[in-house]
Amino acid sequence: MSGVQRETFVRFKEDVLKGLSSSPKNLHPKYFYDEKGSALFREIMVLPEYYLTGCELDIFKNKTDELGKMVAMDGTPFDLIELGAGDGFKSTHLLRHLYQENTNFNYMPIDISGTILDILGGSLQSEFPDLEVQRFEGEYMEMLAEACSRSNNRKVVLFLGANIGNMEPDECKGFCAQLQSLLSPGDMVLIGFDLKKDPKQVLNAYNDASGVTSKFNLNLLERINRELMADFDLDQFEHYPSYDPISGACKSFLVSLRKQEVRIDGHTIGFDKNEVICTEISQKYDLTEIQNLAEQTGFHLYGMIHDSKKWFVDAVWQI
Ligand code: AVI
Repeated sequence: MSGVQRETFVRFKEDVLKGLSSSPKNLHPKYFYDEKGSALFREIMVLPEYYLTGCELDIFKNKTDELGKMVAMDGTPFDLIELGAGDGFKSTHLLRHLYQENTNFNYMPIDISGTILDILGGSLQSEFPDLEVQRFEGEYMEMLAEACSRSNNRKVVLFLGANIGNMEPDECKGFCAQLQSLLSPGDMVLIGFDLKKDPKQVLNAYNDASGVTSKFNLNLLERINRELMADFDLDQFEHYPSYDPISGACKSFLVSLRKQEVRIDGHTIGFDKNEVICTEISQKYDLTEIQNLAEQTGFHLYGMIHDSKKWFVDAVWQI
Protein backbone atom coordinates (compact mmCIF):
# COMPACT_ATOMS: atom_id res chain seq x y z
CA MET A 1 0.00 0.00 0.00
CA SER A 2 1.38 3.47 -0.91
CA GLY A 3 1.32 6.34 1.62
CA VAL A 4 -1.70 7.92 -0.07
CA GLN A 5 -3.60 4.58 -0.20
CA ARG A 6 -2.86 4.01 3.49
CA GLU A 7 -4.13 7.51 4.36
CA THR A 8 -7.33 6.89 2.31
CA PHE A 9 -7.87 3.51 4.04
CA VAL A 10 -7.38 4.97 7.54
CA ARG A 11 -9.76 7.90 6.80
CA PHE A 12 -12.42 5.52 5.38
CA LYS A 13 -12.18 3.23 8.41
CA GLU A 14 -12.34 6.12 10.90
CA ASP A 15 -15.35 7.67 9.14
CA VAL A 16 -17.20 4.33 8.99
CA LEU A 17 -16.57 3.47 12.65
CA LYS A 18 -17.49 6.99 13.77
CA GLY A 19 -20.68 7.02 11.67
CA LEU A 20 -21.81 3.59 12.84
CA SER A 21 -21.13 4.47 16.50
CA SER A 22 -23.29 7.63 16.24
CA SER A 23 -26.96 7.84 17.01
CA PRO A 24 -28.65 7.71 14.56
CA LYS A 25 -26.09 5.68 12.59
CA ASN A 26 -24.87 7.26 9.36
CA LEU A 27 -22.39 6.79 6.52
CA HIS A 28 -21.12 9.59 4.27
CA PRO A 29 -22.51 9.42 0.68
CA LYS A 30 -19.08 10.20 -0.81
CA TYR A 31 -18.23 6.55 -0.10
CA PHE A 32 -20.85 5.30 -2.60
CA TYR A 33 -18.51 5.91 -5.49
CA ASP A 34 -16.06 3.03 -5.72
CA GLU A 35 -15.83 1.35 -9.15
CA LYS A 36 -19.05 -0.65 -8.71
CA GLY A 37 -20.92 2.29 -7.11
CA SER A 38 -19.90 4.63 -9.95
CA ALA A 39 -21.12 2.08 -12.52
CA LEU A 40 -24.43 1.74 -10.64
CA PHE A 41 -24.78 5.54 -10.54
CA ARG A 42 -24.33 5.65 -14.33
CA GLU A 43 -27.22 3.13 -14.54
CA ILE A 44 -29.32 5.30 -12.19
CA MET A 45 -28.84 8.36 -14.41
CA VAL A 46 -30.66 6.68 -17.30
CA LEU A 47 -33.49 5.12 -15.27
CA PRO A 48 -36.98 6.27 -16.28
CA GLU A 49 -37.74 7.30 -12.67
CA TYR A 50 -34.51 9.29 -12.18
CA TYR A 51 -35.61 12.51 -13.87
CA LEU A 52 -32.76 14.77 -12.57
CA THR A 53 -30.16 14.05 -15.27
CA GLY A 54 -32.66 14.44 -18.12
CA CYS A 55 -33.98 17.72 -16.71
CA GLU A 56 -30.54 19.33 -16.44
CA LEU A 57 -29.53 17.96 -19.83
CA ASP A 58 -32.69 19.60 -21.23
CA ILE A 59 -31.40 22.97 -19.89
CA PHE A 60 -27.90 22.49 -21.31
CA LYS A 61 -29.19 21.27 -24.69
CA ASN A 62 -32.18 23.57 -25.19
CA LYS A 63 -31.45 26.73 -23.18
CA THR A 64 -27.82 27.01 -24.22
CA ASP A 65 -28.20 30.49 -25.63
CA GLU A 66 -29.68 31.79 -22.38
CA LEU A 67 -26.98 30.04 -20.34
CA GLY A 68 -24.27 31.39 -22.63
CA LYS A 69 -25.55 34.98 -22.33
CA MET A 70 -25.57 34.76 -18.53
CA VAL A 71 -22.07 33.41 -18.10
CA ALA A 72 -20.51 35.52 -20.86
CA MET A 73 -22.20 38.59 -19.28
CA ASP A 74 -20.64 41.77 -20.73
CA GLY A 75 -18.11 39.95 -22.93
CA THR A 76 -15.15 40.23 -20.53
CA PRO A 77 -12.84 37.21 -20.78
CA PHE A 78 -13.54 34.56 -18.17
CA ASP A 79 -12.37 31.22 -16.81
CA LEU A 80 -15.06 28.55 -16.67
CA ILE A 81 -14.22 26.25 -13.75
CA GLU A 82 -16.26 23.04 -13.39
CA LEU A 83 -16.40 21.18 -10.05
CA GLY A 84 -16.73 17.43 -10.64
CA ALA A 85 -16.55 17.80 -14.43
CA GLY A 86 -16.64 14.03 -15.11
CA ASP A 87 -16.92 13.35 -18.84
CA GLY A 88 -18.52 16.80 -19.37
CA PHE A 89 -21.63 15.35 -21.04
CA LYS A 90 -23.79 18.33 -19.97
CA SER A 91 -21.24 21.15 -19.92
CA THR A 92 -19.97 20.27 -23.42
CA HIS A 93 -23.21 21.74 -24.83
CA LEU A 94 -22.34 25.08 -23.22
CA LEU A 95 -18.68 24.87 -24.28
CA ARG A 96 -19.75 24.19 -27.90
CA HIS A 97 -22.05 27.20 -27.88
CA LEU A 98 -19.41 29.53 -26.38
CA TYR A 99 -16.73 28.19 -28.76
CA GLN A 100 -18.95 28.69 -31.83
CA GLU A 101 -19.72 32.26 -30.71
CA ASN A 102 -15.96 32.96 -30.40
CA THR A 103 -16.38 33.81 -26.72
CA ASN A 104 -13.16 34.64 -24.93
CA PHE A 105 -12.92 31.98 -22.22
CA ASN A 106 -10.74 29.17 -20.84
CA TYR A 107 -12.02 25.92 -19.36
CA MET A 108 -10.73 24.49 -16.07
CA PRO A 109 -12.30 21.09 -15.22
CA ILE A 110 -11.79 19.76 -11.68
CA ASP A 111 -12.31 16.09 -10.86
CA ILE A 112 -11.11 13.56 -8.31
CA SER A 113 -10.50 11.05 -11.13
CA GLY A 114 -7.46 11.50 -13.39
CA THR A 115 -8.80 8.83 -15.75
CA ILE A 116 -12.03 10.73 -16.43
CA LEU A 117 -10.04 13.97 -16.93
CA ASP A 118 -7.90 12.18 -19.56
CA ILE A 119 -11.06 11.08 -21.41
CA LEU A 120 -12.57 14.58 -21.18
CA GLY A 121 -9.29 16.21 -22.31
CA GLY A 122 -9.14 13.92 -25.37
CA SER A 123 -12.66 14.70 -26.52
CA LEU A 124 -12.26 18.47 -25.93
CA GLN A 125 -8.99 18.52 -27.87
CA SER A 126 -10.60 16.88 -30.91
CA GLU A 127 -13.77 18.99 -30.90
CA PHE A 128 -12.35 22.34 -29.73
CA PRO A 129 -8.68 22.40 -30.77
CA ASP A 130 -8.25 26.11 -29.92
CA LEU A 131 -9.84 25.98 -26.47
CA GLU A 132 -7.38 26.48 -23.63
CA VAL A 133 -8.02 23.72 -21.07
CA GLN A 134 -6.24 23.49 -17.72
CA ARG A 135 -7.19 20.42 -15.72
CA PHE A 136 -7.09 19.97 -11.94
CA GLU A 137 -7.13 16.50 -10.36
CA GLY A 138 -8.14 16.35 -6.69
CA GLU A 139 -10.63 17.47 -4.04
CA TYR A 140 -13.03 20.27 -5.08
CA MET A 141 -12.07 23.07 -2.69
CA GLU A 142 -8.34 22.42 -2.75
CA MET A 143 -8.35 22.40 -6.56
CA LEU A 144 -10.66 25.40 -6.78
CA ALA A 145 -8.21 27.39 -4.63
CA GLU A 146 -5.40 26.26 -6.97
CA ALA A 147 -7.42 27.16 -10.10
CA CYS A 148 -8.30 30.60 -8.67
CA SER A 149 -4.66 31.30 -7.83
CA ARG A 150 -3.73 30.64 -11.50
CA SER A 151 -6.60 32.68 -12.95
CA ASN A 152 -6.33 36.36 -13.90
CA ASN A 153 -9.81 36.53 -15.39
CA ARG A 154 -13.35 36.79 -14.14
CA LYS A 155 -14.41 33.36 -12.91
CA VAL A 156 -17.57 31.31 -13.45
CA VAL A 157 -17.82 28.12 -11.38
CA LEU A 158 -20.16 25.30 -12.53
CA PHE A 159 -21.48 22.86 -9.93
CA LEU A 160 -24.03 20.71 -11.73
CA GLY A 161 -26.08 17.56 -11.18
CA ALA A 162 -27.82 18.57 -7.93
CA ASN A 163 -24.67 17.45 -6.12
CA ILE A 164 -25.31 20.34 -3.74
CA GLY A 165 -28.36 18.35 -2.56
CA ASN A 166 -26.08 15.70 -1.09
CA MET A 167 -25.06 18.14 1.64
CA GLU A 168 -26.93 18.60 4.90
CA PRO A 169 -28.29 22.20 5.15
CA ASP A 170 -25.46 23.42 7.47
CA GLU A 171 -22.77 21.71 5.41
CA CYS A 172 -24.31 23.28 2.30
CA LYS A 173 -24.19 26.78 3.74
CA GLY A 174 -20.56 26.23 4.77
CA PHE A 175 -19.75 24.99 1.26
CA CYS A 176 -21.34 28.03 -0.45
CA ALA A 177 -19.61 30.43 1.98
CA GLN A 178 -16.28 28.73 1.25
CA LEU A 179 -16.92 29.06 -2.51
CA GLN A 180 -17.66 32.74 -1.99
CA SER A 181 -14.45 33.27 -0.01
CA LEU A 182 -12.35 31.90 -2.91
CA LEU A 183 -14.00 34.19 -5.50
CA SER A 184 -13.99 37.96 -6.11
CA PRO A 185 -16.60 40.62 -6.90
CA GLY A 186 -18.09 40.01 -10.36
CA ASP A 187 -17.39 36.25 -10.25
CA MET A 188 -20.30 33.83 -10.69
CA VAL A 189 -21.40 30.34 -9.75
CA LEU A 190 -23.92 28.25 -11.67
CA ILE A 191 -25.45 25.59 -9.42
CA GLY A 192 -27.92 22.82 -10.33
CA PHE A 193 -30.74 22.41 -7.78
CA ASP A 194 -33.47 19.78 -7.84
CA LEU A 195 -36.78 21.44 -7.00
CA LYS A 196 -39.59 20.45 -4.62
CA LYS A 197 -42.36 18.85 -6.67
CA ASP A 198 -45.00 16.09 -6.53
CA PRO A 199 -43.69 14.02 -3.59
CA LYS A 200 -44.46 10.76 -5.41
CA GLN A 201 -42.27 11.82 -8.31
CA VAL A 202 -39.35 12.56 -5.95
CA LEU A 203 -39.69 9.35 -3.97
CA ASN A 204 -39.91 7.19 -7.12
CA ALA A 205 -36.60 8.61 -8.32
CA TYR A 206 -34.94 7.00 -5.28
CA ASN A 207 -37.07 3.84 -5.31
CA ASP A 208 -36.92 2.63 -8.92
CA ALA A 209 -38.88 -0.46 -9.91
CA SER A 210 -35.79 -2.26 -11.22
CA GLY A 211 -33.97 -1.98 -7.88
CA VAL A 212 -30.79 -0.27 -9.11
CA THR A 213 -30.93 2.38 -6.36
CA SER A 214 -31.31 -0.37 -3.78
CA LYS A 215 -28.16 -2.08 -5.16
CA PHE A 216 -26.37 1.31 -5.15
CA ASN A 217 -27.26 1.83 -1.47
CA LEU A 218 -26.35 -1.73 -0.42
CA ASN A 219 -23.05 -1.53 -2.30
CA LEU A 220 -21.86 0.76 0.48
CA LEU A 221 -21.98 -2.21 2.89
CA GLU A 222 -20.38 -4.45 0.24
CA ARG A 223 -17.57 -1.90 -0.10
CA ILE A 224 -17.05 -1.87 3.66
CA ASN A 225 -16.91 -5.69 3.62
CA ARG A 226 -14.37 -5.64 0.81
CA GLU A 227 -12.12 -2.84 1.94
CA LEU A 228 -12.39 -2.95 5.73
CA MET A 229 -12.59 -6.71 6.31
CA ALA A 230 -16.17 -6.47 7.58
CA ASP A 231 -18.92 -9.12 7.60
CA PHE A 232 -22.18 -7.30 6.81
CA ASP A 233 -24.83 -9.83 5.69
CA LEU A 234 -26.38 -7.92 2.78
CA ASP A 235 -29.57 -10.00 2.95
CA GLN A 236 -30.20 -8.62 6.43
CA PHE A 237 -30.32 -4.95 5.37
CA GLU A 238 -32.90 -3.27 3.15
CA HIS A 239 -32.95 -0.04 1.14
CA TYR A 240 -35.53 2.44 2.45
CA PRO A 241 -35.98 5.90 0.86
CA SER A 242 -38.13 8.64 2.41
CA TYR A 243 -39.20 12.13 1.36
CA ASP A 244 -40.48 14.95 3.54
CA PRO A 245 -42.24 17.39 1.17
CA ILE A 246 -42.17 20.18 3.77
CA SER A 247 -38.44 20.30 4.52
CA GLY A 248 -37.52 18.91 1.07
CA ALA A 249 -35.24 16.31 2.67
CA CYS A 250 -35.16 13.11 0.63
CA LYS A 251 -33.17 10.55 2.60
CA SER A 252 -31.94 7.04 1.91
CA PHE A 253 -31.55 4.54 4.71
CA LEU A 254 -30.47 0.95 5.18
CA VAL A 255 -32.72 -0.85 7.65
CA SER A 256 -31.43 -3.73 9.76
CA LEU A 257 -33.93 -6.59 9.32
CA ARG A 258 -33.01 -8.26 12.62
CA LYS A 259 -30.99 -7.72 15.77
CA GLN A 260 -27.41 -8.42 14.68
CA GLU A 261 -23.72 -7.73 15.22
CA VAL A 262 -21.26 -6.82 12.49
CA ARG A 263 -17.47 -6.99 12.75
CA ILE A 264 -15.40 -4.32 11.05
CA ASP A 265 -11.65 -4.84 11.20
CA GLY A 266 -11.74 -6.10 14.80
CA HIS A 267 -14.52 -3.74 16.02
CA THR A 268 -18.05 -4.94 16.78
CA ILE A 269 -21.09 -2.83 15.89
CA GLY A 270 -24.52 -3.86 17.21
CA PHE A 271 -27.80 -3.25 15.34
CA ASP A 272 -31.30 -3.53 16.78
CA LYS A 273 -34.08 -4.92 14.61
CA ASN A 274 -35.36 -2.02 12.41
CA GLU A 275 -32.45 0.25 13.35
CA VAL A 276 -31.40 2.38 10.37
CA ILE A 277 -28.22 3.75 8.86
CA CYS A 278 -28.77 7.08 7.09
CA THR A 279 -26.65 6.87 3.93
CA GLU A 280 -27.65 9.95 1.92
CA ILE A 281 -29.59 13.17 1.83
CA SER A 282 -30.77 14.48 -1.56
CA GLN A 283 -32.19 17.84 -0.53
CA LYS A 284 -34.90 19.45 -2.69
CA TYR A 285 -35.33 23.24 -2.76
CA ASP A 286 -37.86 25.89 -3.65
CA LEU A 287 -36.93 29.13 -5.41
CA THR A 288 -37.11 31.25 -2.25
CA GLU A 289 -34.77 28.87 -0.42
CA ILE A 290 -32.29 29.10 -3.31
CA GLN A 291 -32.39 32.91 -3.22
CA ASN A 292 -32.00 32.93 0.58
CA LEU A 293 -29.06 30.53 0.41
CA ALA A 294 -27.36 32.87 -2.09
CA GLU A 295 -27.90 35.93 0.08
CA GLN A 296 -26.87 34.21 3.33
CA THR A 297 -23.55 33.19 1.80
CA GLY A 298 -22.49 36.47 0.18
CA PHE A 299 -23.94 36.13 -3.33
CA HIS A 300 -26.93 37.68 -5.08
CA LEU A 301 -29.22 35.91 -7.48
CA TYR A 302 -28.29 36.82 -11.09
CA GLY A 303 -30.66 34.47 -12.91
CA MET A 304 -32.44 31.12 -12.97
CA ILE A 305 -32.88 28.75 -15.89
CA HIS A 306 -35.51 26.03 -15.65
CA ASP A 307 -35.98 22.83 -17.64
CA SER A 308 -39.20 22.58 -19.68
CA LYS A 309 -41.05 20.71 -16.87
CA LYS A 310 -39.86 23.21 -14.22
CA TRP A 311 -38.60 20.36 -12.06
CA PHE A 312 -34.98 21.50 -11.93
CA VAL A 313 -33.17 24.81 -11.98
CA ASP A 314 -29.67 26.00 -12.78
CA ALA A 315 -29.25 29.10 -10.63
CA VAL A 316 -26.64 31.73 -11.46
CA TRP A 317 -25.32 33.67 -8.47
CA GLN A 318 -22.88 36.54 -8.53
CA ILE A 319 -20.74 38.23 -5.90
C1 AVI B 1 -25.15 12.45 -7.12
N1 AVI B 1 -26.43 12.82 -6.52
C2 AVI B 1 -26.86 14.13 -6.96
C3 AVI B 1 -27.48 11.78 -6.64
C4 AVI B 1 -28.79 12.27 -5.95
O1 AVI B 1 -29.80 12.34 -6.64
O2 AVI B 1 -28.74 12.59 -4.77
C5 AVI B 1 -27.05 10.47 -6.03
C6 AVI B 1 -28.13 9.42 -6.02
N2 AVI B 1 -28.46 8.68 -5.00
C7 AVI B 1 -29.44 7.86 -5.32
N3 AVI B 1 -29.78 8.09 -6.58
C8 AVI B 1 -28.96 9.06 -7.05
